[in-house]
Amino acid sequence: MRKSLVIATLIGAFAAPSWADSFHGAPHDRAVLHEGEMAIGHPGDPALIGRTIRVSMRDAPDGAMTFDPAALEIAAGETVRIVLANDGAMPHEFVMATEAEIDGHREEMRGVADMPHDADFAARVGPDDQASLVWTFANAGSFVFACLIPGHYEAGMHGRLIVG
Ligand SMILES: [Cu+2]
Repeated sequence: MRKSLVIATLIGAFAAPSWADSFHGAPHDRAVLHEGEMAIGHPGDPALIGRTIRVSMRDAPDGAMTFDPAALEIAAGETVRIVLANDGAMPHEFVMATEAEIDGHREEMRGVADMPHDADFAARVGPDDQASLVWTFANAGSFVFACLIPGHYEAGMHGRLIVG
């Protein structure tokens, strides 16, 4: 009885902020999500990093924007450092989540002024700069990563993240 109450409380705490709130919301919302488990996994312990993956963020003079590589394959349970190198001329983001979460957030962003995303599962990187994320991909599944700066996804800036 008491145990189920605790579990219900925990589920409520993790479910309360929407996925988008986790990087737009108040700091306390973020803190809750830091403790929580997302479908894609959770922040990784640097001591457990098995490998480093470099992802280049690019924008071409013709307007095409890309991630290279555009697909990542990671073993379920693997902890990796993802180094995000902005080799382009403009700022870019890397946000990883389920496809539904990314699509839903792109809808929310329509007509909204640009808002930076910053969380354990996301980073904004300026030109000629780099950032890194340490993440444990706890669950097998198909996920996506994308740049959510307005217009960038549409210009090609998204990729597949296969955990299996
Ligand atoms: Cu971008």
